[in-house]
Amino acid sequence: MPQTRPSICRFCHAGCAILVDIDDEGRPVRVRGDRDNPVYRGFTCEKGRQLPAQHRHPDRLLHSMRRGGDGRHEPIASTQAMDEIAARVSAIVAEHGPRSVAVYTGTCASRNPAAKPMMTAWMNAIGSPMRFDSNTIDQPGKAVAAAMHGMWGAPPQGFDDADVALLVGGNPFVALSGGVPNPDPVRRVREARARGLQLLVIDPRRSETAAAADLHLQPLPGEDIAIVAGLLHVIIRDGLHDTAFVADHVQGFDALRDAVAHFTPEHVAQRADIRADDLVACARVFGSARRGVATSGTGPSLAGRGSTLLEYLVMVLNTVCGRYLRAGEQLWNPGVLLPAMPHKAQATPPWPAYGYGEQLRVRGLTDAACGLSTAALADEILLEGAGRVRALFCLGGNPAAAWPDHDKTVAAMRSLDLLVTLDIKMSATATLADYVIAPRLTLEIPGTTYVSEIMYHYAVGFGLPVPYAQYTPAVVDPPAGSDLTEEWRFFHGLAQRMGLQLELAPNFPRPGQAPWELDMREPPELDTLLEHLYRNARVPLTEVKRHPRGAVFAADPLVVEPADPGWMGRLDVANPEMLAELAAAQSPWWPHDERHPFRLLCRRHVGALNSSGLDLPKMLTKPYNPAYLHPDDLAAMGVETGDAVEVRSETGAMLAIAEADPTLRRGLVSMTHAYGDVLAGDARFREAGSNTSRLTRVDADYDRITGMPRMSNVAVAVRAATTLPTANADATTTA
Ligand SMILES: Nc1nc2c(c(=O)[nH]1)N[C@H]1C(S)=C(S)[C@@H](COP(=O)(O)OP(=O)(O)OC[C@H]3O[C@@H](n4cnc5c(=O)[nH]c(N)nc54)[C@H](O)[C@@H]3O)O[C@H]1N2
Ligand SMILES: Nc1nc2c(c(=O)[nH]1)N[C@H]1C(S)=C(S)[C@@H](COP(=O)(O)OP(=O)(O)OC[C@H]3O[C@@H](n4cnc5c(=O)[nH]c(N)nc54)[C@H](O)[C@@H]3O)O[C@H]1N2
Ligand code: SF4
Ligand SMILES: [Mo]
Repeated sequence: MPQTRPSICRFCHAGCAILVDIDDEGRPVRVRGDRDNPVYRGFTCEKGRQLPAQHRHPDRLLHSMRRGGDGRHEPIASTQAMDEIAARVSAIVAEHGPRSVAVYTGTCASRNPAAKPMMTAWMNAIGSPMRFDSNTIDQPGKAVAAAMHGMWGAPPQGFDDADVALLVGGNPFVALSGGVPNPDPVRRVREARARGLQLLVIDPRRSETAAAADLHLQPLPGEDIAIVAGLLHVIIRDGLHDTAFVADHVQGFDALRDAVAHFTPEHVAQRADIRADDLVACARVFGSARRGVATSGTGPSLAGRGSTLLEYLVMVLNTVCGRYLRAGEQLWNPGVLLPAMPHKAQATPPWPAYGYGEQLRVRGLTDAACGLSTAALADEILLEGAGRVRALFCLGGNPAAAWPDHDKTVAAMRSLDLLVTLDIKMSATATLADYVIAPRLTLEIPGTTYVSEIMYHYAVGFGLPVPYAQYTPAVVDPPAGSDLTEEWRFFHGLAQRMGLQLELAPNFPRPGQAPWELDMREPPELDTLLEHLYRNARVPLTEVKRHPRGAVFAADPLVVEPADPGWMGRLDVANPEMLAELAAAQSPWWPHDERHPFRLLCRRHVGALNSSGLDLPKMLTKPYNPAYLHPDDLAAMGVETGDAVEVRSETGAMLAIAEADPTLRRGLVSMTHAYGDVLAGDARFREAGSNTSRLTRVDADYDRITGMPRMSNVAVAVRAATTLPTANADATTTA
């Protein structure tokens, strides 16, 4: 019998409530938004609506794969793969020690809610500190800046009653990321503007979100430090900051005022090539608003050197304007699957930001509030010597598509003794892997909206706007004849075979709360694991399960408590290292490079999530990532939409297909990452696109604390490509 079942889209972190139509044979055939859902109100995007195509994709892995001596991958039974991998990793640990084993968790690592916790338990049992995450090639400065600045003991102001929202280089209409609540961002902005919200966007491109803004500053890329310092300058100069909040809860205000004195509107305008009046207007709208926060996205973070400072300045902007909930105010989202935590109107002072824990062997990088730098992992694999990483396990990530410094990454993947990736398809990384473990896909496993909820802890401007949660059971069976595991079962299975005892900590463990010593003979069911992981939740999972189409759990609201008597903690707006870096930023941060006069910017496409989804039917209508350029720049080069261009940086060169885009400033190229055929490179740029990481390197222009390299705002030269490679050669000759 065909039927329809409610579920959660887990393609991206937005967690949309969906209805899945299932055919007679139990296969998903159609996904649509659940119009009756109180928060998502029927919203979905192109990716979610293609979940059936993703689940039934002809290239989906239905069996795990092993690479043979001839380099070709053949199916292998998942139990045999576990036997072989356990033996190999045990031997590597015995010979080279635990540090020789590393894990990398990517964007899709949380699709199965027990995967990452079980992988962590396995790494704990091995005793290896080498855990890397895609966050450190994303916005790692956020966590480090928070440590240097301290944290207000209650949430920032929410979006739904804000009268201003400032976005520094994010595009939530496409990315469903920070700045605007994810459930239906376009509609939310429309409704908010109708009640008086002013949307301010700083982006070198007139992005989809910028086009809806009340004020769009369209600067040169890479000057965000100067721009935000300029906003602070005007706000402080005009007395628009929250003097009472600053007096009671902030330290270093005078030093901050002196540090931004240099960043006058005229100075910033000249550097960033914007109008001084527009900067002043932006500062006045933000500063004189009653409520509303500033959020930054990947654009400025991927600019590399100084990205921690930029995140710090955005935090400071919110702090001097006092944009936090105060005693007596009700939390917009007290948490559902997150624990109920006490919220107090007081500042937690700064805590150590970096320089502790594991020392990496390159660039003086150490463990930090953001975790270990993923941009250093290729070096940790390639560099000879004690501690070298020899085995890498990738969970829901795709280094060979998405990491910076593509050539170095591929060389590192090839030089490993053991590369295992858990992936639903033969990704770029899978083609280089010894083993590819094929997991069940989201509609085949239970899931929750925990990931959407926990984004709240990522930074100001993230998270669900109300206490909403949903649980879904598996709504379809895995395809007939498949041998699919779940990612957490794989790590449990390895531990069994390696004789390791796993201990699983619940999410947000309470002080003194013991982890669960798992039964190493028989793994529990995923639902039992979820009961344990969410045992500290504000609303018990059993209660969430009673609302299969999702619900807002608004009973029992939480109110911000007053500060503890005698509390002395203060937020620091004058961290000495940050102010020293700001002093060094008094002249243009990225001077013009005559030989590479264009700047390559990051950009996201609504139909894919990094490299996931590029093989879906909608994306295949244009299988490559165009090099978007301003029409006048194309004309000046004698290039038309559809022509091949060569994009060259100091590091490398690649071919791409030009496309006119009037939303850009002149002098910019905007391209989506994670495309390209890892083996064929330029030879297949028309069929598979071009990997922008070929133009970046990890050891130049990086942030000294997070290791974040310059992955956007990359200086490049662009010109018409004349001689093109044939299908089996990849020579690039240009005029
Ligand atoms: N030049 C440039 N580089 C960038 C960026 C940029 O803007 N420009 N962005 C950076 C950012 S923000 C990030 S987060 C990183 C992303 O880096 P990664 O997270 O490493 O890259 P993804 O392409 O998202 O990899 C996700 C992988 O998970 C697989 N997958 C999908 N579903 C499942 C599942 O259910 N289970 C498992 N096990 N696997 C699954 C997909 O097939 C894919 O291979 O890239 C960074 N790199
Ligand atoms: N559809 C879709 N959704 C996604 C993803 C995806 O690949 N596709 N990826 C997911 C991931 S991993 C992440 S981290 C989030 C990211 O979410 P966002 O941070 O919102 O990322 P983008 O949409 O790339 O927006 C970055 C914007 O920064 C601008 N920009 C570039 N350089 C600069 C600069 O120097 N200064 C300023 N001010 N702006 C600049 C770009 O023009 C672009 O509009 O999205 C997530 N959601
Ligand atoms: S926004 Fe994200 S969660 Fe929602 S339908 Fe699209 S991919 Fe799925
Ligand atoms: Mo990301």
